[in-house]
Parts: sequence; structure tokens; C-alpha cells
Amino acid sequence: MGTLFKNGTVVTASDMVQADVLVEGEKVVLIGQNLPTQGHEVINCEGKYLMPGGIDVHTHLDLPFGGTFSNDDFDVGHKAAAFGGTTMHIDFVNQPRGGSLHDGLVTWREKAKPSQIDYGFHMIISDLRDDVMDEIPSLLDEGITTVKLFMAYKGVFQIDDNTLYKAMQVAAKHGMIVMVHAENGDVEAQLRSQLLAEGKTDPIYHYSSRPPEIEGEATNRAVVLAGLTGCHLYVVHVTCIPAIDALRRGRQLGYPVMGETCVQYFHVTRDHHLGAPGFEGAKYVCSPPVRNEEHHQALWQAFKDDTLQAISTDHCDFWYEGGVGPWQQWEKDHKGGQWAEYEKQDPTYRRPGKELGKGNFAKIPNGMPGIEDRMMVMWELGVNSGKFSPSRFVELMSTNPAKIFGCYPQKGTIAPATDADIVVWDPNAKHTISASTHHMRCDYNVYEGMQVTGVPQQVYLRGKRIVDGNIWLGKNGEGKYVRRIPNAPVL
Ligand code: DUC
Ligand code: ZN
Ligand code: ZN
Repeated sequence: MGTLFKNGTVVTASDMVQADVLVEGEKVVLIGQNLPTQGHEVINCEGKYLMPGGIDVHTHLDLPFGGTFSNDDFDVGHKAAAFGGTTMHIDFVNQPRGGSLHDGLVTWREKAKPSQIDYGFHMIISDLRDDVMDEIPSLLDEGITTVKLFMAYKGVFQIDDNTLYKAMQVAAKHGMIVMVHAENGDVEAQLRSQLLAEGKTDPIYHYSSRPPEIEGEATNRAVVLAGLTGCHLYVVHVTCIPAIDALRRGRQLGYPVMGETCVQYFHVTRDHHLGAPGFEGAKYVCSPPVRNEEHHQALWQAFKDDTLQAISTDHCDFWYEGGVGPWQQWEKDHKGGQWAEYEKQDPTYRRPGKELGKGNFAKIPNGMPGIEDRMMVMWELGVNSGKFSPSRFVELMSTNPAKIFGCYPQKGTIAPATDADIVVWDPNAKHTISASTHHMRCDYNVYEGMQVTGVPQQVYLRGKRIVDGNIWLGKNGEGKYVRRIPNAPVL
């Protein structure tokens, strides 16, 4: 007996066809018209789109960062992702200081034990000693094709150009991809200390310490090094005109360079959000910072001319006021996974959040929630506005991520023999996004009050229904690690 999705419109990156989809076990086995229903569970998909599950290739679950840990873990974060139509994500493993890459992997495998959706790992390298450089190719044995290097966060993650260049040579030799967080960390450190010395401590000065120029400069440097080494480069969270220009120029020169942006960079603004009165702007502190309208427009253009290839979230959420009000109850109601472990050790424990940066913008933990909102917000901003067709939406949110990161066509499309990660999407259903109803462990939502038309109605992970409207049907441990393969194409 299989599951037969009847009379929906199957949306892939290339086509939209009215068809039935038969799933047996974990796989799609047949797509056709008028498929016989006998012996199958039939799901009536009339008026619905059938799309491959979303793939968010940039998340930080349970990340030690900024003097605390990001809130969502591989339990709650997975559930939230699935309620938003995302069935796979790729999280960043941190190499511990002084440790090996494999030490980092051991920690992240432990974190991932309660998984409820599928996941992969990228490897953040912050301490690129000779032995670590030699270790890079062995990541392929672990199904990891991507290393991420930071050109920012001086004294924490930042690597120098010499190291970046050498790492690119190694990655190029083994068909791996170098991902960069591109901001000039030396200039940022200088600007930051000048601003603080002048008493400029409010959240808005986070922006002044990280202007578009330093993102553009670092992006250009990484693009040029990729051109020199032939290394495939993926620039994460591109936000602004100078960075887009650098990537566009590199691609015009035939360099193997690609990039993504994140949902928030289309919507959240420096003036309205980051510049909100009091400490409110801390909610929107992330790096690179959110930009104003002219940069939002440039991002839309960058998708029109294929300068950028994917849209992720950089999901990395922290409490705004987690210790007070209904959020204490929230913590009690949502025990599970890694979080429960902390509580066992100390029942009064609460992760510090944005308040760490009161009186000093540089101490505000960087990041915001988004893993649950990504699909709905991009459908609203992209498809409902007429900027993206449904197929283009699928391409940017699922197919390109799978192709670039070496797991296509197992993931990222609906076709015979692929994993049956299927979202039954109702393009007419309406929803108002709010922290009071979302599933992320966060006391605010960046898109609070946004009305969206188009929501995931049911979500299937490898053939198993895990979301049905508001009902959660998934189980801890049912998410699987996805091994990825190297030598992916440059899109
Ligand atoms: N930027 C963020 O805002 N959070 C996590 C890491 C990063 O680079
Ligand atoms: Zn980053
Ligand atoms: Zn990130």
C-alpha cells in the first residue's frame, strides 16, 4: 500500500503539471494522470500544489555564540522548520578551538540525535593549522563537501587571506566548496572600537560598524581568490549592492562563484527595524546587518540575472526577553532534546539572549529566527508579488540548494526514485505570522503581523506525514543525516 497524492499540481524547478504522485515507502515511485487508487491511502490535493520540501542550507541550531547559545535545537528547531514546509537543512558544525574538525563533528552528531527532519553538515574552520588543512579532504568520507571560513569576527572565527587562499587550493583539488562569511573583520573591529569610544552603544550602531563597503570589499577578495584557485565559492548571506556587484563581475569573468541571500534581507530595514527606539533594534541585529530598500531592490535584481542562486535564513535565534512573562511557560511546555539536558543540570537555567548587549551593541548576540517563516514569507514576497513563478520559487528554495550542496536528485525535486519529501501547499490559505503562534523557541518574530496567502497544509518527510495543519506527527530520531557528494556544478 502506498500514498497517492491525487489531482494536485506538481511544481518542480522546470514544470508545473496536473498529476497524481504515488509514494511507496520513502520514495516517489510514479507520477502520472488518473493513477488507480485501489490499495492506497488517497490524499485529495485538488487546488493544491505539490512541492519538494524546502531545504534551508544555512542554519545555526544550538550554536555557542556571543556568550550564549542559539535557542532552537535539533528538536524544536526541526519541528518549527517542518511546520513551515522545510524538510531538510544544513547546519554549521564548529571546529572547537585547538581541536580537530572531527572533534566538532562528534559534538554536532550528539546535538542532532533528537532530529525530526533530515539534515546535513557544513564545517566551520576557525583554526586552520597545518594538521587541520590536511584533515579537510577526510570530510568527504563523512558526507561533507563544504567548509566555511569567516573573513569577519576578528579574534574569534576570522582567518587571514593566506589561509583562505590555501584552503581554496585544497578544496579545489577535492571538488569541495568554500563558503565565506564576507565582511572585512579588521575594518569592522576598528569601526566598532571607535564607535564605542564615542559612546555610540545603541543597536543601530551595529550597522555603522558593518557598512556595505566592508561586505563588498571582502566579497570581492573572496571572488578574486576563487578565480585564481579555481575553487568553487559560495558567498553566504549576501545583503548589499557592493557585494552583489563583486559576485556579478566574478561570474561575468567566468569564475566559479555563487551566492545566497536570506529572507530577512528582503524585508527588514536598518531605519525601521534596527533603528527602532530603545533596545528594540536588538531583535534585528545580525551580521551582515539588515539594509535599506535600495539594497532590497538590488537583491531582487540579483535573482533576475542569476547572480544569486538560493535563499536561506541564517536561522540563529536568541531570546529578546526570555526570562519574563509567558515565555517561561513556553520553556516548560516545550521540553525535549538538548534543551532538557540543560534543565536536568539546573532547573533554573535560562539561556541568556539579546539583553547581553544592553549598553553595548557589540555584545548583542548576532542572529534572528526564520527557519519556520522562510517558505511562507518568500511565497508572499516573491510569488504573490509576481516576481517569482512557483517553479522559480521551488528552484531557489529547494532544487538549487540540493544541486549546489551535492544531494540532488535525492532531495530538491519530485520525480520517481527521489525521497518523498513533499509539501502539500495551499496557495489560497491565509495566515498571519506571529510569535504567539509560531513554533520557534523565540519570543519575537521578525515578520510579526505579516499576512501571507499560501501555506503548507501537510508536510511529508520521506513518505511519512509529519505535519497535518496544526498537528505534529513527527518523532524524535526520525530525521536522517544526508551524506553529500562533491564536484557539484556551478549554477
Ligand atoms: N551572523 C549572524 O547574524 N548569526 C550567526 C552567524 C553570523 O554570521
Ligand atoms: Zn555569517
Ligand atoms: Zn550563519
